[in-house]
Amino acid sequence: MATTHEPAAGTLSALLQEDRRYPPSDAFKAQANWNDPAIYQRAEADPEAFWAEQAKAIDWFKPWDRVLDWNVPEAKWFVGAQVNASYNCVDRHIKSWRRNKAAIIFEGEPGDARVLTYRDLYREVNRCAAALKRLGVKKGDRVAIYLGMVPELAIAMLACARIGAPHTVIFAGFSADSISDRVNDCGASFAITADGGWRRGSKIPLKDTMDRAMESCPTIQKVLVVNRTDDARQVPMKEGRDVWWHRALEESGAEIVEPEALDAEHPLYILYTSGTTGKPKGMLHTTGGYLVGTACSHKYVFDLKEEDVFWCTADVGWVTGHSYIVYGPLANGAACVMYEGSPDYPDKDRFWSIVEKYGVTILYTAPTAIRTFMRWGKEYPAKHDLTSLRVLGTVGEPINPEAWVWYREVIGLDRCPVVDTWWMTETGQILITPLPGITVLKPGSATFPFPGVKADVLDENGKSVPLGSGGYLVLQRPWPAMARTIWGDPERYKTQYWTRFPGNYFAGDGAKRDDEGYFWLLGRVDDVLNVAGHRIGTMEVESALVSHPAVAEAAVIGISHEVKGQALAAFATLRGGFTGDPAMVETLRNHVGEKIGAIAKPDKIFFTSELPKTRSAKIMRRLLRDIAEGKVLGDTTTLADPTVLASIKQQYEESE
Ligand code: 6R9
Repeated sequence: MATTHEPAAGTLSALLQEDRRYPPSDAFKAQANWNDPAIYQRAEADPEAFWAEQAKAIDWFKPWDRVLDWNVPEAKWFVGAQVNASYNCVDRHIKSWRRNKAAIIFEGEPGDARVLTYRDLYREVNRCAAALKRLGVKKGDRVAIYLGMVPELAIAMLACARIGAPHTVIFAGFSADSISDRVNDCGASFAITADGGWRRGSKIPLKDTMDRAMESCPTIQKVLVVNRTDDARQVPMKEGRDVWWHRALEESGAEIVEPEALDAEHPLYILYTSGTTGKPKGMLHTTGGYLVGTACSHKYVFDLKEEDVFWCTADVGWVTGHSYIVYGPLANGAACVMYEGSPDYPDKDRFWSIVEKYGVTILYTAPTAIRTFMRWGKEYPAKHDLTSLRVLGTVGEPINPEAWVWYREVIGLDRCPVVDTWWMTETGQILITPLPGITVLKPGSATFPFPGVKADVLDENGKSVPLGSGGYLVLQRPWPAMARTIWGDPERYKTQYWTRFPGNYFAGDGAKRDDEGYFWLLGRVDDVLNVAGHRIGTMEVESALVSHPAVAEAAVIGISHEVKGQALAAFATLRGGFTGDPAMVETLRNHVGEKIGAIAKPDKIFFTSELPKTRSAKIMRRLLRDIAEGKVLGDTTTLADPTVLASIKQQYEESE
């Protein structure tokens, strides 16, 4: 069982003093997809009927026999139905005028741009599916995708979905070890990558990293390689294994691959996310319910209209990109902007230049990004016409009221509703969120559960806490896009999410409801950190550190960070003969980068001669957090050796 700790009391009272209110304007309300609060009561009266109603927005090859089979914690949605995600995201749109609507509006970091209409997307997805089939990919095979933010990423995902081969997308910032861990965990037999990708003006050598990973991936038979950076001559291609994407698709010509009629519960994808152990969990998402949940939430949370230009700035390597760049928006036939690179390249106004260039109407981004923009200053957004924007969204971490208000005023020109959306890799779809045509917004609050969703805040003993107090966030009813299990480890799925409060899904987040019932998310209560909106397990970073020959023991904690929300700090004890000097800090940071990826490099590393432990030898991270935050030390009675603390505290203060 994961250790849990109390959400910070200070954050809590500060949030609850927030008394600003933003009701929807009459004009917004009048045009909103949902503007009658009765939707909540209707959904609550019969949640299955509500989701069945939403499922009409999806095209099914065969209708369902039952909406839901629920044997805690096993859910089957739209039982007996047949469906295909690729068909829903592409084929059905080319049967209408949408065939010439922009599907993906791609902006490369160097400034190149490419617009794929739904017709173009259909052609490319078919060509890719045909190529995959020729290479030997069959229904049920796992395909690993390691690509930057280029249209080929969405094309590859949809091509896999078309033939019923679950994909596992691996964020392009992950290291070779992280790739091989994931590939081996799910036994992927095919991989798709690129020669490189663009980031801050430099080429990221994706193929090199992939090649290193492949040395320990015996199951991979073929690797398709996209030419993104024109490094074609410098990238070695392994005879018999590597195939250029453009050659393979050329060979496909105009071939059409009929989308497979898949069972609603057929695996759509596996996405790895950090948990409380050293090993990331492969969350398995299936097809029918996932499409219903993502399409419906996308349409109503963002008030999507046919003429909107939707831009979600996440990377497709995370769940936000899966649900709200690819499956939800494309199922809805939306025009989606996809940007490859960094927000400060070539200058700090890149996002705003993209909003202006494409007339973006809905922008969905992370609090970390907003806090970064605040720091850069208003002059960057001020250079551009942002009047096209009409809805703003945030996701990934708690947003502080100050950043929320800045976002609304400076980016939303004091008129766009801001929807703070809470959800997770495991939930697949947004679950706690305002509805912009209904909800009176409070800066910093994700407000209320989406219609049909039942959430509560429980105390230590599983009792619902009264309004006005805090505890553990749980979900008390299944929802269509929920992950079905952890790939290869159904037991872990049960113990991780469903045993802490039997019958409830335990999210791992702390939350509080105010006296009007608004939900305020307070961050993780387990050993998972949220650094710049990215989930990182303390155990993963600890195992990376101790895999270095110099490190005897390590403990990793989160420390508050003005922009990133949280940053990583590590306490390490070194083996004899090694010195804890600045060079060692660099060595270890790079080592973590090699083992996991740059996002997991600790901001700070402290060397201590010992770590505080319980009598059963469990490292007490709570005490390390107290030291790092300069707090009065909490309960130390369970420490095996209480004198250790004073010594660590002293060493910490000296090295600060
Ligand atoms: C979608 C996504 C999930 C964790 C989650 C929580 C945090 C996400 C949030 C939020 C406060 C929000 N989180 N949205 N916290 N307010 N609106 O981010 O998935 O990468 O799996 O992270 O992110 O702590 O538990 P994922």
